Amino acid sequence: MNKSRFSRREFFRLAGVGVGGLLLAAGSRKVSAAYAPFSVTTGLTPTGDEAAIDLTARAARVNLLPGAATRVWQYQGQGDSASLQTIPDSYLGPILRLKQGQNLRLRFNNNIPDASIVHWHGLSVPHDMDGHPHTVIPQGQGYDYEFPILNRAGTYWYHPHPHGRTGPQAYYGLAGLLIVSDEEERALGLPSGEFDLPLVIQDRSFDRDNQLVYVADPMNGFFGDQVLVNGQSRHTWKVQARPYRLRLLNGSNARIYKLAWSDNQAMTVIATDGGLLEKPVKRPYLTLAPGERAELWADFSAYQPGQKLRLESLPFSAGDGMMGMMMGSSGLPNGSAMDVLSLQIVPATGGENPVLPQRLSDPGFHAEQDAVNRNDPRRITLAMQHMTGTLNGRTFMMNEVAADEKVRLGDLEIWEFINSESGMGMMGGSGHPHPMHIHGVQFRVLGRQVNRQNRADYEALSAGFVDDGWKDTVLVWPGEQVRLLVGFQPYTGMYLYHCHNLEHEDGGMMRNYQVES
Ligand SMILES: [Cu+2]
Repeated sequence: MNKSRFSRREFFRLAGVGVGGLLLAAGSRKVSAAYAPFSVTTGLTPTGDEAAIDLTARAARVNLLPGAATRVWQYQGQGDSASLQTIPDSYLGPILRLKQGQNLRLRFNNNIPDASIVHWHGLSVPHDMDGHPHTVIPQGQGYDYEFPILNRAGTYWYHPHPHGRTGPQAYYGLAGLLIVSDEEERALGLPSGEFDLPLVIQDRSFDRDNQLVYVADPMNGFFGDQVLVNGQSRHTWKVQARPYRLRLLNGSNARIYKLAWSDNQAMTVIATDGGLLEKPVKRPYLTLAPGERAELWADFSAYQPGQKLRLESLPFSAGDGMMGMMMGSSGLPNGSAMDVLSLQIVPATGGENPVLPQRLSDPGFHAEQDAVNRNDPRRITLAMQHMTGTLNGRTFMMNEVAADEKVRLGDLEIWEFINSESGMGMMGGSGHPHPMHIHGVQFRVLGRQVNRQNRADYEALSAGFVDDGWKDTVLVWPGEQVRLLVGFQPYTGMYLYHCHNLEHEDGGMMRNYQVES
């Protein structure tokens, strides 16, 4: 099954361009654009180097808990060893470490008894490389990916995207981090190697035989009864009394976390979904919805060796109604207090500690006044109708793009997500939070407004939002309206936007949008 690779190569040959030429062509077409093209990808120079990887989804057994091994689905990687970092005793796939400008050539082999395809969450890739559900392949077949890494340095991730089955496939283990580095980031001298720690946060439930239990209700999603970090259940890490870079991903199906240090120390945030902020910001706690990432500068040098510190999720009111409880989600409800990670401080092994840079990056944000629809934003109303999430009253149709779901290549637009559930409905409680994700882009959050009914619950979480950087997923609270600035480049084609509560997504809270030239 080399079909897709050949057809892409053939396209490049017919078009008479390589990767660099493709970018140049897309860029020069947009010289008249009202904003600078490729600002998400500043400084891109194709390095000419390539990472060749084989990624196989298959059944595996992992020792997660004392006693019997747990049956999982897992991505396993082979190939370029500099680009592959395997996490031992974890169900997560290998961390893919890539450089901006590098070409990724990846063969996905599907060896699970279910149709699947891989989506590169947060990356700007051609539409047929994006893991759209219409490209799923059955067990025993492969899909060839090939695309240049255009994005800036940041913490991205990959997971399945078959329609209706993303929730269970991700839950049983199919997910992994994809970490991009670039020159701008390397010059900062941030903590690296063993001091650059991924922290993938996911909730799970196990039965008495240590097997994963997936019971999800379509209204609220899946909620487990314990938090796993990096696909492991051993939650005490030894960290040296020195600064660390922590890369957090909420890889949970539906759970929102309100993350805080147990000693109430502020959280120093240095990056969001699309990479480094302009400068570090502090938050009393960090609100992280499914699909979102944040990076922390965590300096443990003020702690004494032997001291213990916990990362916990604080309780909050998630507004979920009676329905979830009645429909029997197996785990702790959204908003429950949960332990995430225990740290034990050990002495630093010496050497000079890195210093937190006061300026981290030039994010290259666009200007709101350059949006083509600044006087008439594109509005997308989120609702629950007949137990299904809808976007402007519609649910997912595999190849359907409505007239109001078409955008022009190179255009900068304002999108508004409006969560219409603001009421005190008996069954739905005060409504459902929706983490909205747009494929193929990084956007900026311009503003938020919440109605009066939902303000109290909202304000218990909103100090933990980090809207200072590039985002590809944003939490939209019941009764809230979130205003985004989003540019569409450099590729044309059909992409997705959807709720990243995976049970909402599987239920059809997803639509296509089309980038037209
Ligand atoms: Cu949702």
